[in-house]
Amino acid sequence: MSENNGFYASLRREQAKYEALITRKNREKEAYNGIYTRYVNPVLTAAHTPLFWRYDMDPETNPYFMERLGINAVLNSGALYLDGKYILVARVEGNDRKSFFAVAESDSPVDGFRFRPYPVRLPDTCPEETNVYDMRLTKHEDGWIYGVFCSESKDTASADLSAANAQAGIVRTKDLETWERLPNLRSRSPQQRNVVLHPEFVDGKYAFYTRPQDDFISTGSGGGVCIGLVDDITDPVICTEEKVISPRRYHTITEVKNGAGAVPIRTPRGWIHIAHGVRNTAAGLRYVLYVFVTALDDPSRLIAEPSGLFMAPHGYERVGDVSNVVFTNGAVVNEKNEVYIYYASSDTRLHVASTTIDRLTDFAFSTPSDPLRSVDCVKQRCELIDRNLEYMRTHGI
Ligand code: BGC
Ligand code: BMA
Repeated sequence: MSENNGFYASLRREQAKYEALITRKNREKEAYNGIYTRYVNPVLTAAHTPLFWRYDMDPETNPYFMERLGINAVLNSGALYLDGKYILVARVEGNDRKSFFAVAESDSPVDGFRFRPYPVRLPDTCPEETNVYDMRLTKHEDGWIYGVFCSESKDTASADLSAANAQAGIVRTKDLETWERLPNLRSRSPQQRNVVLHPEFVDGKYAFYTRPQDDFISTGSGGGVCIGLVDDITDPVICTEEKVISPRRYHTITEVKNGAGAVPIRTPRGWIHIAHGVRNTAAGLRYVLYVFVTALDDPSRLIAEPSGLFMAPHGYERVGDVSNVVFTNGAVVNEKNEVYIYYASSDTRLHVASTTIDRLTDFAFSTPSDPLRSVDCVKQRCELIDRNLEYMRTHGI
């Protein structure tokens, strides 16, 4: 068998596997909590990236049909539901550890996602920028689609080789093909990650959810997820105080850090946020998702804070490049008021979970809030047990 035969055999086999992967139908998982349903297959993985992003397709220059530029992971994705299509702007990480963005779309919210032929080519306006990741996509009432992402640079002021600086980069587009880069967001915080643009004007201004942090990893004195206003999106400076709307608290799922996740979802009873909370453990940081709600007439006013986590990593989701992590930066609502939450597990792959506006609202407003001490948590649970046992006794359940 000549090398060429080997090349074409490998190419055809991999092409067939790729098509089978992309066209594979997803199905719901059996696990039940009444709040949302997970799906069996991830919606995007490294293997979903086109073969021609990774292999050299010419047998002359690639006789062994080898990956030349491998992809390590596909994870945290911004999401939009636009003209009947589900659109993801995923974080794709090469084997070289650099991330970039790529648009994948499907007619279905749960399977069939296919990447466009080229990744997003961001205008190169920041020579110091080394890495970009975690884009939140906001369809703003001003008519633009904005992408707000983390722009990471080396901290040249520090002697530590891995010292870094995180800022919020901003791009905007009308077609998800051509992206205009705006200046990075400026705030009083030396660093920013997990910044999200609110979809509507607030007091006639652009509203950003921010997460002030003292340095690259540690939020330090940063009190939690904040909101701040910007007059001019082309010169984005937070002109108001960054007001904490979802505080970090001792001995809760947000003790070490929290951050805005998906763009908040407008519902009749308030803006529902699906955010992330981080606590420290002997095995490292553990990232879970949680929910909070702010008022429609004042998105800086917290009106519901259901207790504890909304989603934690389960089963094989626990394992990956950064284990024990679930993270979301995108969720969509369709015309049937179904909600699809795109979440990544362990910085490795992207999954979907489905729910509805009614279920999310019921979860947000009818879950009691965290009483913050074990003794009060026991009281809270005993009240539920009392009510249940009485109801079950009188109703023959
Ligand atoms: C990584 C991110 C991570 C951040 C903080 C970055 O260099 O690319 O995935 O969230 O560091 O740990
Ligand atoms: C964060 C995020 C994500 C990542 C997570 C866990 O700080 O910005 O990129 O999923 O860390 O590593």
